[in-house]
Amino acid sequence: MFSLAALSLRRSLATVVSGNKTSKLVRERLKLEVDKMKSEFSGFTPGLVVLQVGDRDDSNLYISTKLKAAAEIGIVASHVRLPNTATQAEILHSILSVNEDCSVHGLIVQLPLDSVHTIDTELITNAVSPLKDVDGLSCINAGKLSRGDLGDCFIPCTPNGCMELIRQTGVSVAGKHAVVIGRSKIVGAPMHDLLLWNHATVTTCHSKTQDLPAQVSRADILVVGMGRAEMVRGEWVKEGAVVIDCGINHIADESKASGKRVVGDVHYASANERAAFITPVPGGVGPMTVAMLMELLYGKN
Ligand code: NAP
Ligand code: LUD
Repeated sequence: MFSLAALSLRRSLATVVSGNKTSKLVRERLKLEVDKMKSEFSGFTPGLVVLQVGDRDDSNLYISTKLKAAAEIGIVASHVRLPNTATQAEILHSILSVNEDCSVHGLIVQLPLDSVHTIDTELITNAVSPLKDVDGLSCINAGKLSRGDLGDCFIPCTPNGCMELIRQTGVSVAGKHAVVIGRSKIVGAPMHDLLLWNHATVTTCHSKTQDLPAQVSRADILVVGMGRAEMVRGEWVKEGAVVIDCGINHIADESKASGKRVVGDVHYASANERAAFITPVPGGVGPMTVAMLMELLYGKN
């Protein structure tokens, strides 16, 4: 039995910041805007190409989500598939032909590349025209973001979605201590840049960081993208923090027909006891990645 005093001391759970709800609102707004634009400028339709090399199950799922969202909004999206036997030269050739196609406004090369060859991913992402690089992975766009030219570059969709979810909390970023776990080109590094140029003081952690729990405990805003199932424990989290979990990991779960389920990089139940705001997995950052892509593509024109 809890005493009354103990019960009153028990803090309530975090507010859940839903990416499903926010992304739906964004997509509905975009649909209205695209309809209006089409009626005002007849004939113009934003175009997206998603290039896939190979046949990974996770990429198939993410791409079909993007194509479905585009179709609902009225963006023409096409899926260009190359087999896992395609050579680097063939992949580059496909990218260059999409770069030259003026009916296409955005080009994504879905990562990771699933190939039987050794492919230089950096060479591939840099071959995308910076003007069509809606993933923001080319050196030009990443460089502009790192220098704070936020209005003059494509911002990678996952960190952009994280910022949108942070905005939803009403917690201001300026002056806060933000901790990012992960420094990948697609999540951690651009997340660091976005938080920095939104005036947070940012610490970025990686696999060589010593005493990760101590770093996490200093975060007013914590963004995690490490690919380690439920590694960040609630006990590490500062009371009242904003916790944004980008992780998508499959773990065994015998109670599911599929024998597995999706979890984030944060141990949700324990972090929920300490955070003021938390994103769920699934239904958090993932759907926002798709919504931000649609927004970028539409906003381009
Ligand atoms: P990644 O390229 O493998 O990068 C992982 C990062 O985490 C690296 O910087 C790595 O450090 C760091 N890291 C790994 N283990 C660590 C540890 N024990 N302690 C501290 N840092 C550690 O992965 P990613 O592409 O960024 O993806 C990260 C996660 O986000 C994955 O679960 C992925 O599925 C998910 N994701 C989700 C979305 C979405 O839309 N929701 C989008 C992209 C990715 P080093 O640099 O030292 O190796
Ligand atoms: N490569 C991405 N690789 C992987 N989750 C995505 C993603 C939707 N070039 C390039 O699309 O932006 C990219 N550009 N990425 N990702 C991950 C990353 C890429 C991840 C999740 C989702 C796209 C998504 O809709 C749902 C959710 O979290 O609720 C479902 C998750 C599930 O597995 O059930």
